[in-house]
Amino acid sequence: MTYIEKVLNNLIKNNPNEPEFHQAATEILTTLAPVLAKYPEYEATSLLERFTEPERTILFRVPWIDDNGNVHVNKGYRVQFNSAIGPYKGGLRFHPSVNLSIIKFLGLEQILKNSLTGLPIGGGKGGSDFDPKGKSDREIMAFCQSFMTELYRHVGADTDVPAGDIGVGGREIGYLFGQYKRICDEHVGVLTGRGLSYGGSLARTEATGYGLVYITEEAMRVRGDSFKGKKVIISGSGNVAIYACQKAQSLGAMVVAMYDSDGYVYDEEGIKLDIIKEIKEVKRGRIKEYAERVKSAKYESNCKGIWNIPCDVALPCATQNEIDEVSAKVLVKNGVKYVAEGANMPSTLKAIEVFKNSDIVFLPAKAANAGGVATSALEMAQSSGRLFWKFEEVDKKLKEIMINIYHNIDKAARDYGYDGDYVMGANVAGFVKVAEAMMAQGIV
Ligand code: NDP
Ligand code: 2IT
Repeated sequence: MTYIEKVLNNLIKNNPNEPEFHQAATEILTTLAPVLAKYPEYEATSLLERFTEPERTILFRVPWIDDNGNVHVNKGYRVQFNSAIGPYKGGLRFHPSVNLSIIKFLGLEQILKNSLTGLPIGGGKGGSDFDPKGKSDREIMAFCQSFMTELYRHVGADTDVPAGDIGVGGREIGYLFGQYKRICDEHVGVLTGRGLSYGGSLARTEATGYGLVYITEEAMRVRGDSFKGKKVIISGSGNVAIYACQKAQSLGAMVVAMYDSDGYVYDEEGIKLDIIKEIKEVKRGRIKEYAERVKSAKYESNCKGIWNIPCDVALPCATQNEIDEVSAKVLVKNGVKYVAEGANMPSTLKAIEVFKNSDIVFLPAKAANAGGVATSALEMAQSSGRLFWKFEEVDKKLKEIMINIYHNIDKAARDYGYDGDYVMGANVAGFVKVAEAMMAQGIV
């Protein structure tokens, strides 16, 4: 049995009932054989065992009171996975599906993603099984205040800096920040994605979606191709999906379909993003309403059906495992040329195999959606320097970072003899830096 097989077997045995964590670990570790062959000292110091075990896992109770006076209790999580290259950094997810497995898969991915940005940030992730849907603002505030009343003792501007993810946007970050400041009496960059009036960065809201399109655009450019005239499908209609749509449209693409967790809309004349934004960002409503308002649009109450629509570019931007093997095969059969992951782990392991065995360009999440956390690191830099950069300045840096990531993963794939395999390239390029930092810091 190889070292990688041994580590994976033990990880699966010692972390039962964590299928998403097993999936992410499998995706990563099975690509690292050439690195381990090159650096035998990694096995000699049990580096993979240390890399896959979080430095610290915090589980806590989050009690809160709803508008009718009823008391609810949710689970709170923060997994501080790896601080070798910088303070723990990664989002908070509020969604009923959240459990330890989900937070650990996200945390493991985050370590390598953050490494790929080239900025000094370690990996962490947190969240709760709280469902923000249908809650009043006061209920959201009560929950966020209770969540931070425990979390504050574990985070800090140089220790652990959370941000948003599914179900956590500007509103939630505001309430979380207010409670942190009240308890600690410190106005510091302890969270990113803050509002512009209290330490946030311009372009953070747009960053993940824009970054996704920038890296895809670079993959197109080196192939003499562009977004112009491309038919694009984007799953999700939240923060990442909306700004991916905006940037793709501005580059001349035709985005024809988007979804929320109830179903998808298909608009052959092209999605009118101002209407999506009004429904999702302002009213926090359902995407179905788009089809009621736009004549050329159709609604289907079946998310998976979106992948049956022929397209040139697919940008999954909702959640994990939204593209399975069957959907991947349909996409390839229908002639998709680029699949770039805005969401974390949106493709199953079998779907990834389908993409790898075809001649499409597949850009995996940890590279393709790194623009969000990269811009969070730019927000941290502005906070500690007491600076406020212009939109164009942040956007330019974001674009440079995404272009660099593309070339780094492309080079890593080539250097190890896997030309064009960006799953391999992203894992290897991200891992080597973390491994080097871990080796330098001794057995910790
Ligand atoms: P949002 O909460 O803003 O939006 C999430 C979107 O995905 C919504 O349209 C939501 O639909 C849909 N969705 C969520 N869960 C499911 C599900 N189980 N089935 C179908 N649709 C679902 O989150 P973000 O846009 O911030 O995050 C989207 C993805 O991008 C996540 O995977 C996240 O981890 C990843 N990501 C986010 C970053 C960020 O900066 N925000 C950075 C990097 C990655 P509904 O409204 O019906 O729930
Ligand atoms: O998955 C991610 O990279 C995020 N949700 C953003 C994390 C961050 O710290 O900005």
